[in-house]
Amino acid sequence: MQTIHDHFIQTAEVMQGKTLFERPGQPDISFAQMRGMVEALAGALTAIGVAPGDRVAVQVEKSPEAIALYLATLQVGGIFLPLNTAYTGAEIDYFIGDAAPRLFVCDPSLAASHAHRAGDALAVLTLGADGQGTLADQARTATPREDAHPRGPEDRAAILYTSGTTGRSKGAVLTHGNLTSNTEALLEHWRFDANDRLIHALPIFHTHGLFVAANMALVAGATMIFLTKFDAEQAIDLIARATVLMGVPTFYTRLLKSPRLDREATSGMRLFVSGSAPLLAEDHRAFTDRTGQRILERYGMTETCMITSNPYDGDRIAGAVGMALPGIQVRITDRETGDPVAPGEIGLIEVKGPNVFEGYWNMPEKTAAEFRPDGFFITGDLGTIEADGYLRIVGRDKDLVISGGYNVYPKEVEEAIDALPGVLESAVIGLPHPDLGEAVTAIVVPKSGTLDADQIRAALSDLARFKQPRQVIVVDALPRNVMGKVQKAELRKTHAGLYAQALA
Ligand code: MCA
Ligand code: AMP
Repeated sequence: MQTIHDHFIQTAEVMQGKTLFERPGQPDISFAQMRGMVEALAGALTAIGVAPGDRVAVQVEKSPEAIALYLATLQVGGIFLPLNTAYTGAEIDYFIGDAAPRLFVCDPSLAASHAHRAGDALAVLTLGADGQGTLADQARTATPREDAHPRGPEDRAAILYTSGTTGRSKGAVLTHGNLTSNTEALLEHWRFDANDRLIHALPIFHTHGLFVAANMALVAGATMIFLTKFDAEQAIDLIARATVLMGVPTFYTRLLKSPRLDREATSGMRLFVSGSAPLLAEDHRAFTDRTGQRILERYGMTETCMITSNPYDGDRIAGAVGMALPGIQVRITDRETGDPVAPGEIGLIEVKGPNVFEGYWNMPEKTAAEFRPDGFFITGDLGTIEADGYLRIVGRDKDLVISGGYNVYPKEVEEAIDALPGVLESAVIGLPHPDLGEAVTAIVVPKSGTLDADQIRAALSDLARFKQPRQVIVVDALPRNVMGKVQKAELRKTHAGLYAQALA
C-alpha cells in the first residue's frame, strides 16, 4: 500500500515544475518546490526527535507550509493532529493532555501563551500564515530527509478530535489505509485528475479540506487555487479559471446570494461538490436554475472519511447523498433491535469498509459502543435507502448541531452554561439559519429572578467562537416528557423561526 506521502512523491516526480498552489497576490508553488518543503520539514521533525507513532499537534493558519508539515509528519511515521484555529487555550489544554504529542506547532502570535507547555516531552514551535516561524527556521538548518519510514495500511496516520456526546472530545484515529483508500475511491468516482484546478477555500484542520480536497489534489497532480477563507465574490472571480469547487452548504447559500452567479460565470466548471451538512433541496434546484450545473452531494464523517456520493454520471438527486463509494458497505438498521430494516424504512446508518477509522484514542469502551460485532460502525445519522438505491439522510440520532459545517455537541455548551452563576439549567439546540444551516441556540432557565442573555454569551469565551450560542433565550422552565427528559424537539419547534430574518 502507498501512503498519501508516497503518492505525493510519485506525483511530484512526474509533475515537477507544475503549479500545485496558486494564491492570489502571492507566488505560485510548484510540486517540486513543495517536495523540497516536505523534505526540509521531515529533516526538522527528525532532528527534533519526532519518532514513528509520535503525535504532531498543529494549530496554525492555512498555508502551503501547513500542508507540507502534514506530509512531512506522514513521511517520518508520525501521527498528524490538526486543531481548529478557533479553539481556545482551555480547549487546547485538553487535546494536548489527551494526545500527549511530541511536538506542538502554533501560530507565532500565540507562542508566548503556549510557552509554558514546552518541556522534555513536548517541543513547542511556531509556523505562521506566511510560512515563517521557529519550525521554518529549523527546517532551513536541518539536513533534508528523503527516505520515508515504511508504513502499512493499519498504521496510524492522523487523529482528528470530534466533540463527544458526553462532553469529552474523542480523538478519531485514522490509518494510512483509511486515507489512501478513500482518496483513491474519490479520484476515480469524481474523475479527478491532473487537468483539474480546484478552488480550495475550506479550512485544512478537518476531513473535508485536508483528507478530501487537499489529498485529492496532492495525489492527482492537480492545481489548488488556495484561499485562506471562503468569500463568494472572490470565488466567482476565480471560477473562470477553475474546474472543481468543494464546499459546505453555506458556500452554496452564499454563492446563490450573488447576482453574478450564472451560466456564463460557471461555464468552465465541471464539478461542484457539497458535503459536511445537509444541502437544502431548494438550494440544489436554485443552483441548477441559475447555472445549469447540478451540485454533487456526498456524505461523510470524521470517523469514516467519505461514505456515499451521488453519481458523477447519472442523476444527482436533491436531498439525497447517493450510493456507497466502491469497497464500502452501507446498511440501515432498526434503532431498537439493530436489525437491518426493510428497504425504504428509516433507521440508523451503519458503515463498514477500508474507510472506517481504527477507534477513539485511548477510549476502548467508547469505540466498542459504536461498532457492531460484525464490524459495522454506527454513524448516529438516521436515513433511508429507497428502491432507487440512493441514501437519504433524514435526521440525527445523536444530539449534534452542525453550524456552517462545524460540529457542535450541545452537551459541551450546556455544561459551560450550567456552570455560570445564576443558571439553573439549559438546553442547547440547533435552529434553522439562512446562512449557517443551523445556529447554536441556548435556552436557559435562571435559578431565580432573571438572567442577562448578553452576559451569558460574554461569559462563554472559553469555548471556540463557532460553539458559542448565536442567541440565548431565557425561559422559566424547559419542556419535559413524562420521564423528565428535556424535549428538544419541542424547543426546536417553538423557536423554529428565530433566525428567519437573520442577515447572512
Ligand atoms: C465562523 N464563525 C462561525 C462559523 N464560522 N460561527 C458559527 N459557525 C461557523 N461555521 C464565526 C466567526 O468566528 C465570526 O465570529 C463570525 O462567525 C462571522 O464569521 P464569518 O466571516 O461569517 O465566517 P466565515 O469566515 O465566512 O466562515 C463561515 C464558513 C466557515 C465559510 C461557513 O465556517 C467554513 O469554512 N466552514 C467549513 C467548515 C468545514 O470545513 N467543515 C468540514 C468538517 P465573530 O463575529 O465573533 O468574529 S469535516 C466533516 O464535516 C465531514 C467529514 C464531511 O462530511 O465533510
Ligand atoms: P464530522 O463529525 O465533522 O465529521 O461530521 C459528520 C456529520 O456531518 C455526519 O455524521 C452527518 O451528520 C453530517 N453530514 C456530512 N455530510 C452530510 C450531508 N451531505 N448531508 C447531511 N449531513 C451530512
